[in-house]
Amino acid sequence: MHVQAPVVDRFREDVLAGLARVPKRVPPKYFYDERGSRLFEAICELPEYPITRVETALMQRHSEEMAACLGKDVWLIEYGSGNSRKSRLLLEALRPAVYMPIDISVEMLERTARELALRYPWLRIEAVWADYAEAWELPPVAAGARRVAYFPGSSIGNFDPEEARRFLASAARLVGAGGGMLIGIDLKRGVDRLTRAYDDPQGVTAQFNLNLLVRINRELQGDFVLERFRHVAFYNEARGRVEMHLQSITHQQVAVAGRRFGFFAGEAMHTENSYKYSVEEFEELARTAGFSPRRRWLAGEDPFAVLYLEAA
Ligand code: AVI
Repeated sequence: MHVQAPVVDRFREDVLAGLARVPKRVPPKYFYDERGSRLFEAICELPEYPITRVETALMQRHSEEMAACLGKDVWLIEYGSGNSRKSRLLLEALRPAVYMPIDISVEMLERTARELALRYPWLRIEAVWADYAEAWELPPVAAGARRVAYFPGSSIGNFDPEEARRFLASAARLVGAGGGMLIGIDLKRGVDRLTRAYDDPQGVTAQFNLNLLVRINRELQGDFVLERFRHVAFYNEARGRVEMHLQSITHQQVAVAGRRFGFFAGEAMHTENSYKYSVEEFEELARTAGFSPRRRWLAGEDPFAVLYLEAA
């Protein structure tokens, strides 16, 4: 296990600063405590949420072609690898020289590395414990290798476009000239389908969003009353993103870590953006970050793309 930039827990600081802002805002990376991660897995199974299903179908159909495009003796570096379940199709087709999963959760990395080692005895795994969205460095063992970054699931959509550009530029530097990136992008589609994907009738996404308050109550001695907030999700067409908010139903005061914050009735705390791109928009963004788009695999049934970008 490579321990890179130590993972600093800024939950308390970020929540207190976010609650003091106008409008209030908490970064979406804090959704993923244990219950939040389980709720996210449940979201991925929802008929209204196409990303996981459509990307998996694309990988099933094209993983051999993708592997041929990525080339031989590749070091495959996966950002935010989680349980690496999405990566299996690619690992099997590519048989990389090394698989380098990067994740913020050391427990998840250890568990996943053990599972993968049993499943694929031929696979060399060099796990990296780091927050990939923060500054971190490639472990020296990867120097000199042909490196390809893998970022599935349209997680890039949770960055604002400028953050996404900075992230892509750092990935381009990390893989180096001739290296590449395979990335999954959720594409623009009709407003109704987009809204339903983030406000499903079973209320799983609502629970996922409200779980942030449960986490604040538990870890930061908060006293949020969940029934006084509601999940709101809508497509902001001008910005090309789905927004999620937690809206206060009443005028109320909330305590967190010994500090008090007021909410007026109807006030929304912004918890997530999920940007949707056209393929052309995204490829343009990638170009400004130092990548040349090389291949596209498009899903037929739902607008989703896997793109291969090469670092200049
Ligand atoms: C992780 N990320 C790509 C998901 C998305 O679609 O933006 C997170 C999510 N939020 C609500 N539903 C799913």
